[in-house]
Amino acid sequence: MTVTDGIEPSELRIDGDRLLQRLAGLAEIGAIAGTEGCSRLAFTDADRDGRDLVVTWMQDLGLTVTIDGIGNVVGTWVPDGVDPALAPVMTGSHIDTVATGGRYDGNLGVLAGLEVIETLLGAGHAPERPLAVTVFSNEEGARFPPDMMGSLVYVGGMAVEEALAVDGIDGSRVGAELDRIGYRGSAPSPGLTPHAFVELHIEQGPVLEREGIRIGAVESVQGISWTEVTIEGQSNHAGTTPMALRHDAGYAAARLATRMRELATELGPPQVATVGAIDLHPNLVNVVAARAVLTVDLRHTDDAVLTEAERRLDVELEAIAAAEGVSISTRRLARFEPVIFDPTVVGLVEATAGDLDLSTRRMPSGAGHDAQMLSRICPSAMIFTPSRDGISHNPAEHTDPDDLVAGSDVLLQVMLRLAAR
Ligand code: HGY
Ligand code: MN
Ligand code: MN
Repeated sequence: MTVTDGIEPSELRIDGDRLLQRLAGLAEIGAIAGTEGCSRLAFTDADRDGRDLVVTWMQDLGLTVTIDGIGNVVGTWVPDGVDPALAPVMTGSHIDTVATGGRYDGNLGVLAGLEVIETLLGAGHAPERPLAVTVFSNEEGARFPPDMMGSLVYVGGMAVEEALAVDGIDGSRVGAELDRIGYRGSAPSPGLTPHAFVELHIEQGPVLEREGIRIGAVESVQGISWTEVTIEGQSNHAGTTPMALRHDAGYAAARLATRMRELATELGPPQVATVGAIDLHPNLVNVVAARAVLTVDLRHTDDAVLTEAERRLDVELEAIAAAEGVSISTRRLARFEPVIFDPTVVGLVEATAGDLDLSTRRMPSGAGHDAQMLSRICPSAMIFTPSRDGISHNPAEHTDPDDLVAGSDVLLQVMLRLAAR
């Protein structure tokens, strides 16, 4: 670490206005009118436009930009005098959003990474290792399951070919969409193994705000299970068909959604269960539904309990099929075991927050993140900032500017300390 203007590296702070301007600039792409939110589903035109903007910012900073076969974008800074063969300290996240998303989920982690590099460039401070900022493709998995698809491919957990062949909820296919938006790159998969990885992300839950704490030192990510359920019944006339003769896929779907809520209540926190998507066919007011396709999202910090919840789902499906006389099939969309982050990096996050006089606590993550995939190949952890009212995956998602800045300052210092190790 060179000190050229008398400022100790530990005293460096990011430029908050510049960070907020970039967040606002990116949020204009796919903006949801009348809200702070964005809609940039993976590999759509809006995602392409967001990527183009971030790549331009990376190039303006003089980063070397590489794009791999699933569209992961890595911007790398090798400071003068630093050995380019040294593995970089990497940060990053995602800029794809759910269809009704906020402007901070993922975007903060990418733009704070750019801000860290611009701050160091501006202050003439060169870290002892290269730094990299990555935009991981399709973290949300909402259009093309599974979630964290790009980072899973990056770490070698999913073959590029397999990811490219995934069909979306709208009949599109990953490979064709990547070609269409021009982000199917040639950089190798799996990607280069970082020295360490740290991701800044909004909490997307109520804990930090409720406890009045500024920074979360994230220790773990809970397990995730996504299942697509297809229920085949018999369409019939809504007026003439006696209730006892119905094979109503719509009723069966509603029953399953109710039973999943009851299952989560019975297992107790942190078990969560969500039926987020239900498509009925033919979806008409006077027709008993012939078919229902719905999704079940189950999560728990303990894999044994999550496995039990999955077993209970299967039992429920058999009971509903027998009672309603419908046939039910399932398709696994995602299954990730709980992840424990590297204790050394978690400790660094906690200590750095303390050094910056920011209140902090250790906590699990209820949401999935790219960091959980990077933890398969290098020491990784996360930094959380509070979410107003715990709201996320909602255009009303908001984090106070001073929390955005504080989290980014912690990211800056953690990356410098990781680079010095
Ligand atoms: O589903 C998740 O937890 C993340 O938002 N992809
Ligand atoms: Mn996210
Ligand atoms: Mn998300």
